[in-house]
Amino acid sequence: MGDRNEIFDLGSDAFHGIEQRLGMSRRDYLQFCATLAVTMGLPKGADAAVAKAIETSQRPSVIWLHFQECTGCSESLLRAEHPTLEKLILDVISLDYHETLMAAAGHQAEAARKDAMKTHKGKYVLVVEGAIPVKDNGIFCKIGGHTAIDLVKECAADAAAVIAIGSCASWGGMPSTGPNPTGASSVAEVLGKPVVTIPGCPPNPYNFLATVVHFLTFGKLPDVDKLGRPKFAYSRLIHENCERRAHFDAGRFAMEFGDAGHRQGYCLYKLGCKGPETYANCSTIGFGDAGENNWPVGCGHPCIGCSEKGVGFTKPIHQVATVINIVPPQQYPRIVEEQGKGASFASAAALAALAGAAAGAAVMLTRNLGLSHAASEAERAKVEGKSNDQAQV
Ligand code: FSX
Ligand code: SF4
Ligand code: F3S
Repeated sequence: MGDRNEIFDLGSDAFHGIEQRLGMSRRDYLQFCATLAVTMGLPKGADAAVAKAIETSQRPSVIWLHFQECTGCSESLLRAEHPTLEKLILDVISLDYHETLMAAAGHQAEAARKDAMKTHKGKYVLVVEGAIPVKDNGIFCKIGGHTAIDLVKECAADAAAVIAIGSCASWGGMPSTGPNPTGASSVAEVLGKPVVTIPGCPPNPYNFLATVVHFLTFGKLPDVDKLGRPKFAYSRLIHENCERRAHFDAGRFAMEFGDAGHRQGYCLYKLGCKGPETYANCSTIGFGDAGENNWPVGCGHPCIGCSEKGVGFTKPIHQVATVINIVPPQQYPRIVEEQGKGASFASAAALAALAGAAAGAAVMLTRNLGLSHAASEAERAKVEGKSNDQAQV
């Protein structure tokens, strides 16, 4: 961990340097570092290490490839504040090849890619946006005369790290929606090895930034789950941290867009919200710095599970979600229950029955709440197995 005092020393040259380079005040810069550290779930004091790494590390060369996608991943990055993308490009990473943002075109662009690969051999970060069509030898996507398959293999060969950004690159995303006429596939499938994935359509730019800054700070990529997703961002279901969760638990649902429940901010489960089966941190970090609650559910639209393979672009948007690891309790104590009244025989019997049921429910709830990410994934695999079996019947 970096020397906090040194980092927070107002008079340090490093700080003056960063203030000038990023064009932001010391306070804003430290806030940015703290935001990234919190996004990564790092312990107290890690903001100092993050700040030091950004100040002193050589900017990693980034080669960014685009394949089957809508460029929403890059667009969402453009909307990232603290710092804005131009600062990010110029300071935190060295974006040496990005077809949409670079001024070069044609042979000049090709030369920039080759040059970055040669100069930073074994050290550059390869970011892939978009799925890769593999049907008919990949003829559906060609750049500079090369198929996406050849390009991704060529660029990955000497990369220090490969990051698949967006659902398309992570697991196929929208282009892989059935019947998937182009054979749209993920980066990992094409390379035949695991890569870090930042799914979401689009993904949250902070998750990408935090992953790159983790690489800068600690010299390695963050811990990932079995799908390659950084655990700091994808360990929890959206449903677990949703601001409408209290309405779910209390059984208050919007039944139609624009109805009284919808207008009052009730839970969107019955409108097809996939938060209960989607692992992502949208509900906690929001998007675009456009104010609080700026994420799909916060804006009144059900989560469509855009980051989750088998959910987004697969399940119908208004189909109700599978509730993976937390079920709402069946009964609630009445908050206006009268106190101090003797119980009749019938009510005592009814209460005893309820108590038995409640004890069972409590055990279930405790068990369900205690499910680890791994256990809930196993549970999900079971559920998916079942639905696959059902689909085959
Ligand atoms: Fe679009 Fe990116 Fe979706 Fe895909 O994001 S926002 S279609 S995940 O690859 O550009
Ligand atoms: Fe939030 Fe959706 Fe869960 Fe309701 S179902 S609490 S809207 S994530
Ligand atoms: Fe996507 Fe759902 Fe988040 S639709 S952006 S995973 S809230």
